[in-house]
Amino acid sequence: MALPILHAHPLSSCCQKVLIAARVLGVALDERMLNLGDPEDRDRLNRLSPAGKMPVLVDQGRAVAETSIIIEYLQQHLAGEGARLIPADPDAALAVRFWDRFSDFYLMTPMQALTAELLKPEGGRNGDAAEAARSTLLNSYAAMNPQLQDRTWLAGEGFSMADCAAAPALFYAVAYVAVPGKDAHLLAYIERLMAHAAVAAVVDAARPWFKYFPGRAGLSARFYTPDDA
Ligand SMILES: N[C@@H](CCC(=O)N[C@@H](CS)C(=O)NCC(=O)O)C(=O)O
Repeated sequence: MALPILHAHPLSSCCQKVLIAARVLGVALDERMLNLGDPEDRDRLNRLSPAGKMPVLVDQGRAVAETSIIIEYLQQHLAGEGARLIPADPDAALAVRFWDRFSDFYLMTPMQALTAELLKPEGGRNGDAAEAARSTLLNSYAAMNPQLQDRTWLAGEGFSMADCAAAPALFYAVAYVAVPGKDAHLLAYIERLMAHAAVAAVVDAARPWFKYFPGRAGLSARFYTPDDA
């Protein structure tokens, strides 16, 4: 049977969220590159995604958009035996979905807003929007820190969809707004994330593209140096 297709770009944090999930769930994907600067690729995305956002999964002709829904789909229909990112226990699943939403709304979204600001010509930037995004990131770091005091992963002891969302969002967010030293549990969690095999593999695959990330100057030298440009 044909592999499910993921229309995506390796630099995109949202695509990385799904790519990490697919690795953990043991789902092989046929990755199709989307270059949104190319009108044909943009048309392809708009045909597949109601919001025109990547990534989009297409499995046996069925298009599935929105990262969290794609991950639920991968788990329900394609995951290897026993592989899970959303626990079977309903209360544990609620915690995973909560921290997944938290990561998307309060890490991924302000991080993307900072990227969008930097992509604007200098004269057209909105300093207030950038300041609000920075402040949201600092509040999110402070909110995550106690959650991570006695948990290995964001929603509990098992690596979950919440960690798939948090990993790429934090990877790029800290390039813009460093985690303050007081949020030591979050800092330790970020190290655990970066050492996780699926996260490390997806970050590694994105390395050739980091030179296009507008916040690249803030990336750790482990991941990017100007010599990579
Ligand atoms: N809520 C969406 C967000 C998707 C999203 O923002 N995708 C970005 C890439 S990270 C995108 O398609 N950006 C291109 C654009 O907005 O034109 C999800 O989780 O799938």
